[in-house]
Amino acid sequence: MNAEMPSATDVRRALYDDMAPHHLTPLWEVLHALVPRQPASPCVAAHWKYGEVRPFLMRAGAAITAEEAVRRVLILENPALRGQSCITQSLYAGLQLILPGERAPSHRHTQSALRFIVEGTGAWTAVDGERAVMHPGDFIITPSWAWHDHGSEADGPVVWLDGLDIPMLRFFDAGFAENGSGAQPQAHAPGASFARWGHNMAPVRHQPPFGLSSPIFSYPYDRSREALHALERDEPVDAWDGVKLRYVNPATGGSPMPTMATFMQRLPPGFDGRPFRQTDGAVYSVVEGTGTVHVSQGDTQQVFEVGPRDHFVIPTWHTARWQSADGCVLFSFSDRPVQQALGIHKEERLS
Ligand code: GTQ
Repeated sequence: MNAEMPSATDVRRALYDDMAPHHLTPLWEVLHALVPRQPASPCVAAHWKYGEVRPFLMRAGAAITAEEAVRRVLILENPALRGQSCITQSLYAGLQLILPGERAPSHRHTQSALRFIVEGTGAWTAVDGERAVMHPGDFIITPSWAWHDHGSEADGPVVWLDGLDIPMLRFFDAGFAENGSGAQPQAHAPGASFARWGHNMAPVRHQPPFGLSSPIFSYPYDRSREALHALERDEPVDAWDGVKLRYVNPATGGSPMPTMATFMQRLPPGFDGRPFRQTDGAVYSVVEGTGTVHVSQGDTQQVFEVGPRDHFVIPTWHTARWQSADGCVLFSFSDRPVQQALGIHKEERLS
């Protein structure tokens, strides 16, 4: 080799340096990362024990009013994505606190939101002029661009899990928001939408009011719980999921909101599940009971001992399996409908 000939490394380095001011970058240096052989998420699995989080929520309650905060929420941030206000690359999660007599002002945004009630009874969220009173385990939606405010006539704190598609809208840079003027007028009786759409019946001459989102915006826990228990008695439970149901938009059979799927599952006492992985990372809220969650990715293995009101996240393509000695109910949400719409959702059930 001629000593005067620049090496390939030198030629390339000079090329990179000279073209950098022109905002040009060589694909071949990053191709493997851009097009990975399998999902390689920067997210990690994480567990928030309610007993550890609750004191901070109560301190937030003393530090700022719901009115002043607009939404008094502690964001559950993925430990590997601090500062990005997200729990996975596509999903946002937070715990919202409302105290007796408080009001969180009316606004609307193109981000869709779900609420899963964690603690307390008697707060409400109003969607398009109809109040939904909250009970632990209820699942409530706020469709894209629907006016919503929250209030509480409870006699103690009420806490719920907020799940929003904030990172997805940020990705598309397509978000809009508007503040309301004061409280929403109560245009409908509480329970009106459930009466219209929640009984396996539908109005004869009435289109679903929220576009692609469900016309039911409150799915009460007593119904979901009863269904899971009935199914546990009826059939051999699934070896991976236990008894698992997905929430539906009754007008379409699809997910309640276009961007997020929601699920509730029961692991019967003694459940020792098989491992699975899926491309939709999911956020979980423990409703009742206790369980053990095993999560692994490459050489990393984590074990979470979870109990009521705990939250945890299992990122995309991490292998997970469930165990529960005494039985357990889990609520979860993910971006599955988006992946399904794109034809990229994948699930593997391992043995
Ligand atoms: O309740 O409208 O946790 O707009 C984050 C953004 C809750 C809400 C959040 C929001 C809301």
